Amino acid sequence: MKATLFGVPGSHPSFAAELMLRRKRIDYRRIDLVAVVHRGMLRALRFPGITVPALRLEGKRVQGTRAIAVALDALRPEPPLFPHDPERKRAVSAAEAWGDEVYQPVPRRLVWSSLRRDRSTMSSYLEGARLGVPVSIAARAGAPVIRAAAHVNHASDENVRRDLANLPALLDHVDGLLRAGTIGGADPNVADFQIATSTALLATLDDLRPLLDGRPALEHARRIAPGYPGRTPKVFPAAWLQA
Ligand SMILES: N[C@@H](CCC(=O)N[C@@H](CS)C(=O)NCC(=O)O)C(=O)O
Repeated sequence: MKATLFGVPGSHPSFAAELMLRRKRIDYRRIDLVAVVHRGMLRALRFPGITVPALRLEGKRVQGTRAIAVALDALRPEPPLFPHDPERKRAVSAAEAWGDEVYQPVPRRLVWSSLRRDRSTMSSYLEGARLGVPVSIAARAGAPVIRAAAHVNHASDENVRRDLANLPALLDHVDGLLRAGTIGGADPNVADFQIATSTALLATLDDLRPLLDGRPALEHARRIAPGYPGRTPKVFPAAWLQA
């Protein structure tokens, strides 16, 4: 089976797709593209959309974590990413959709905003990246990429303050899904990969550690998405975090 995964270094949905490929024991080659520039690259590679993950699988192009999960289950049904039991499948699919639409954008905005404030540790997010150029060179192009990525991802101060205020409720929701057994079981499902990678990216921000430490959500992220790269020191004004 031939699979090529296009991602962006440190991208949580790219890592989710990678974890799903590993779960299916499908051999894949990962190619990392430079953030923002990747939009044009994906078009050049004849993908219809502008986001990663983008997967070339057996000659077909599949884009987006949710479409990739469906394609992987169709191609190699075992082990399943979606439960067979209809009621469980409904719960897992709802958790996956929440993870994709509500939870996933939050760490994206917070990280780009943090890096705009302090990019001294930016190269930590490039650890293990397969960019085709040395990490030290890629990191030198950091400032314009960060500025553009923060802009296209709407990481404005206003949005970031709102994200920080909403974060405890989002983490409570993840802990609730774990308590209900929708995620966190012995056999990881599609929602585990979708959600744990977002929590893992949140955990790279030192500012958020007091919110995350001791939560089942953090333990879940460590188990499902181990070795997530990146670390950003405290950068947000204390008042934003207290709120
Ligand atoms: N929610 C979708 C989209 C993923 C997404 O937005 N990926 C980001 C990188 S983390 C991206 O490619 N954004 C486009 C851009 O930054 O220009 C998924 O799970 O596949």
